[in-house]
Amino acid sequence: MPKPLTDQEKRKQISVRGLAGVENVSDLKTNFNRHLHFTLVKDRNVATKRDYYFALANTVRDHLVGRWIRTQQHYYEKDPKRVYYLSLEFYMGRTLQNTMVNLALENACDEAIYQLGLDMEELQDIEEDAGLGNGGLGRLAACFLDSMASLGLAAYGYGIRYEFGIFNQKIVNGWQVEEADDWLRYGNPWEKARPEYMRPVHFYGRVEHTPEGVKWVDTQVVLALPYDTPIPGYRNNVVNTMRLWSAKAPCDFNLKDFNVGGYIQAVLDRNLAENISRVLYPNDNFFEGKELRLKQEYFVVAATLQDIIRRFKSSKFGSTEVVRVDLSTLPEKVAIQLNDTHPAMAIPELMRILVDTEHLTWEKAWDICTRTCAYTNHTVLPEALERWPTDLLQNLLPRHLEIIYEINRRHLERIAKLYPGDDDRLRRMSLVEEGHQKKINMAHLCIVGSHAVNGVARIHSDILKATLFKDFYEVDPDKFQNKTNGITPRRWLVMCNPGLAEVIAERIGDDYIRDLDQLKKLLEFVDDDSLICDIAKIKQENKLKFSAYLEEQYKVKINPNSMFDVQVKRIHEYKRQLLNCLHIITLYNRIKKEPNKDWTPRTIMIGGKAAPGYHTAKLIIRLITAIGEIVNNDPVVGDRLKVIFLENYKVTLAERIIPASDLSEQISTAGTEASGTGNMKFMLNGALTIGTMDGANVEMAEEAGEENLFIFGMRVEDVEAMDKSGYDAMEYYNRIPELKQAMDQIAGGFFSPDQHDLFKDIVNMLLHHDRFKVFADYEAYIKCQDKVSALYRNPKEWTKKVIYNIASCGKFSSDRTISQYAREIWGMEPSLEKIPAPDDPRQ
Ligand code: D6G
Repeated sequence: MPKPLTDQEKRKQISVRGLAGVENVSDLKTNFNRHLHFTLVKDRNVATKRDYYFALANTVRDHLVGRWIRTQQHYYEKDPKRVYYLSLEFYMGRTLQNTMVNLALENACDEAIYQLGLDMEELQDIEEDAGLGNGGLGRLAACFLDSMASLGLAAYGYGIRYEFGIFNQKIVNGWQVEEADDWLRYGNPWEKARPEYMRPVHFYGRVEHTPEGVKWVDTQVVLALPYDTPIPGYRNNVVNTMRLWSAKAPCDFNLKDFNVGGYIQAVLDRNLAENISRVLYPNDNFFEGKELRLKQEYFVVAATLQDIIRRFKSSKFGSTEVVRVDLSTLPEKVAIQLNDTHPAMAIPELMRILVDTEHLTWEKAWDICTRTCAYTNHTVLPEALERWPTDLLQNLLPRHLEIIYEINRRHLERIAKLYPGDDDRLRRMSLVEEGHQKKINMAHLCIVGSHAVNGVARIHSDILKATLFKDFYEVDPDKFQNKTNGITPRRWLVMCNPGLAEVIAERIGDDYIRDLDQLKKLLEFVDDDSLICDIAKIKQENKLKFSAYLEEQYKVKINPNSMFDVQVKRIHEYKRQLLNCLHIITLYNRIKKEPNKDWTPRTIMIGGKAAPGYHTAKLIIRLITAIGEIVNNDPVVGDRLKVIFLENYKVTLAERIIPASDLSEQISTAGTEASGTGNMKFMLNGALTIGTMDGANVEMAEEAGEENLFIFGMRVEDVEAMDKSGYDAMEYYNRIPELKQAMDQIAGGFFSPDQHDLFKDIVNMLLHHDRFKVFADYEAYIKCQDKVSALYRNPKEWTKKVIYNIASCGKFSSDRTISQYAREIWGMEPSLEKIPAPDDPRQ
């Protein structure tokens, strides 16, 4: 018998974590100690765990610096087309391990930290998540940055450096309680402030039309201070920039204003200006028309456009010298992608710069603007669509409102020519919505001001063309595209599930990490017992690891041999966590009815945040915790059914739970989830999907074969037909005994013995005004779950399906998504070429 490998030997064997650089271990240790001394100003007698984390982060960061400077220099020398991804959210999560993975430093750092007598996982756990996002939209932006750098695109992410990201969720007595996310408290080693690039942003004021042109005067100025974060590509020496703006009051803020009560008050009032970048609005798929949010949207846009134009004009590194004055070539050198309508003010702002400041004609400016901008739609839910009241705009951005009116005048003139006399069409297509409060439809502004409009999964893009944007599709069919979302396989496989990444690499090599289509080579091995065995083993190891984590962090004990059935995503009625709840209650009632039957044990885990103002979502969390209290404490049930609400779901928790999941719940009402990306992460990590034909689930089923997913329920056509015929929840309730029993229990206080009517709002909604038709899919869902339970009892067949799924994941790499954006929208060519590394490997 060969001697079993030590942990260190195992680590060295792992090829996906980067063998390169093992010889750097002593350098890494030296630099770690140097940072502990010079950067942290500590020695090992007094250093805290956090000091060690910062020393390690700085040591790793040193390896980025040379590549970063080189890459940016390279862009100035080669002057390629640049793409700007404008987003109010970048949900980055942690940076340390991702940087080590992309720079192939993980093995060497592991070894160095081990030799220093420290624990790598413990240090990594000190890093705060950069939670500058709510959910899918913000995480997509983060995956896109990774892919853009990995594909060698001259790309920039532009957003806001929120001082407080998405709140931390605490569960207190079963309810969600929000805590401020003070993520910058101990400093952020990954960012570099760039006060030298500070820009003014104007608000309020009034518009003067003079013979020399239009002037926006008497404005209030807030400064935008940029912070740069390096974005390394996967092992290609490219390091791009994410530039996030922070609001700073100018030194003379309020001082000239004698009404404010003097100097002290003026200094105190600087907060008002600086509040712009204070906090992320915690809404997912919901529009809250607050002035501060509109300020945030304009703030990022105004600062970013100044930066874009400055960089376009001066294509010489480190110089402010203007080498290009003619803005007419802007669309050949610049692409701006709007992540939803949140940065839509980029369109009137670019027009304002081109017309008022650069003195181009409207026609010329409009041509430049539309050829530069493109818009991604992320939702069809009406409550999520941005419609800004004109009186808010009039007050905050008067010139922009004028420009929007002029865009609309010309747009409607064109439509009127195409459809003479069709007034209803003009009303439908207008950027201005009349009513008791006049509003600007920001999606319409984006469509008109862009050369490309895309949805985020095929079914969603089709729905846009057929319904929400039908009129626009009719006049400009070529504008409308699809770009199915994707995820980065670096974070979502190599980093979070190295065991699985390695098992795959042993069979097909490791090129699949930058070319995920190569996963289909695994199809050769679906019947290979050794692969089936390895995949099942890795899953079991991940489950054990996650069970230990839950026990340590939350003192909950779960059965690692049960099926891990997981629904993690924002809490929202359309995502139908309530359908999951009804299944849990049904299982519970069945076990109680036949306690001696051989039930397939399940641990059902649900996690996600509710928007603080979303009453129903918060009550859904309370219902889940209430069901858990009853089910988990029932001795008849034992460990055959457990219900866990996972507190504070975020990127880092996703990285832990997804590799440990058996079943992925993707059960939205067909037609409501634009794409989903969590669905792809589970698929890549070897979970099977139970889901509706919604969003990217449709394409996942197409890639893997419908027989390898658990697809159930109404299709979009069925939902539409039901909308016409009418949905009658009571009919299902009266007809299906198990559904009636579950509902009666919720309504009658079975899960809330201290307050029988606790869930009355949920009950009332489900029975009388459920927009998402939960009961209509109940029977199909339960039947499908029965099939899941049956298959789980056959581990070999289960794992074979898992392998089919993993092998079919290629399409869902964000590298594929970004390559399509690049070629089909931005007019850029992705490349897997490396750029030269700096001479000093440390840099
Ligand atoms: C990043 C990297 C740094 C570069 C800076 C400015 O912070 O090396 O000098 O960006 O780049 P531009 O804004 O001039 O492109």
